Amino acid sequence: MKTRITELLGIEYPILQGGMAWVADGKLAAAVSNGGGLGIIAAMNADAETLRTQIQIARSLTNKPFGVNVMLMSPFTAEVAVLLTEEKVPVVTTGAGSPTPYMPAWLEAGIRVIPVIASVAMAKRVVRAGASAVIAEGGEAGGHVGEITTMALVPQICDAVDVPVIAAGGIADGRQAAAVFMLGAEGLQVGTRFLVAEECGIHQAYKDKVLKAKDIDTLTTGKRLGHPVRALKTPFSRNLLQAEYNADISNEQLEEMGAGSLRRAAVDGDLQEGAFMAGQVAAMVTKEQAAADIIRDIFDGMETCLKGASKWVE
Ligand code: TUI
Repeated sequence: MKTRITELLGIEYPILQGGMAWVADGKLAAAVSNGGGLGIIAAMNADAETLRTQIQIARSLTNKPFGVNVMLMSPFTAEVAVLLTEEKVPVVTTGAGSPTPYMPAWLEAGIRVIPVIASVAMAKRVVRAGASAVIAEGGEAGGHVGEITTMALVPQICDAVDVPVIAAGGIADGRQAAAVFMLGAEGLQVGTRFLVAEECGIHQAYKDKVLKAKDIDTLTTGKRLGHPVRALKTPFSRNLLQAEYNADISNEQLEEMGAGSLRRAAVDGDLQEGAFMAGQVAAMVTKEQAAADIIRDIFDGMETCLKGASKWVE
């Protein structure tokens, strides 16, 4: 398969792995890249040295291209931005804000910048600033999400910008992958399904929770704070949602409640107090597989769908 995304990134399949905080380390990214997709290391809320170690791990495990995701709400964004230019990482994706202040330096270093966006306005802004492509992420996704669904967002972004569009949010199998091509996307990003990849180092309790999830098992908290986050239902996430409706609880207290909750899920497997971020497709994720097999399965399913699509018209 050849799209502007496979050409731009030098990859076999137009499938990116989401840059999930506390999940997407150098080992997972290398496994995805070795499987023919684009693996992505999450810089998340960590400092530059922590990221440098993960980049070195990825480089020791693969010769294929991989990316780094910069979470723009991180207090370490400025130092991480410098490190990326030093390390000459081939691809940088960004999330949870506008990357434009950092883009001139990244572009100068020859890095391809592919921001995750959740609105037409932000897509136009990052393309003006030199983005090579954009990742249009719908609100079905896990983690920090926008309002608009993938189905509604992707064609609007495709109409608004000339760069290739990668769809994200709500994609776990070949049918969904094929569907986003019909919406105009030229690639797709998958997060939730890679949570259960064999090379993914999160706590087994997190994997089991995804494997057992049902369709209605996610909820979003944080709307009152202006950054909605989708996660699987736990006592913690239900309490946080309740607290948001309580006028006696301040925004500072809400932020305090959320702090460290993703770590408690991914590292400790704390089923009571953890934030098990996952998308609405969690229920479709039913078996642990090697990252390369996940990519192959999505791609094969997509190929079948796309080849069969003409049966609907004469
Ligand atoms: O960033 C993500 N997903 C994430 S980040 C994260 S860590 C976190 N934890 C708690 C609270 C907040 C963050 C967990 N999951 N996805 C990419 C994404 N970016 N989705 C939506 C956006 C986005 C939102 C607003 C991109 C740009 C944007 O611009 C706002 C503005 O106008 O500055």
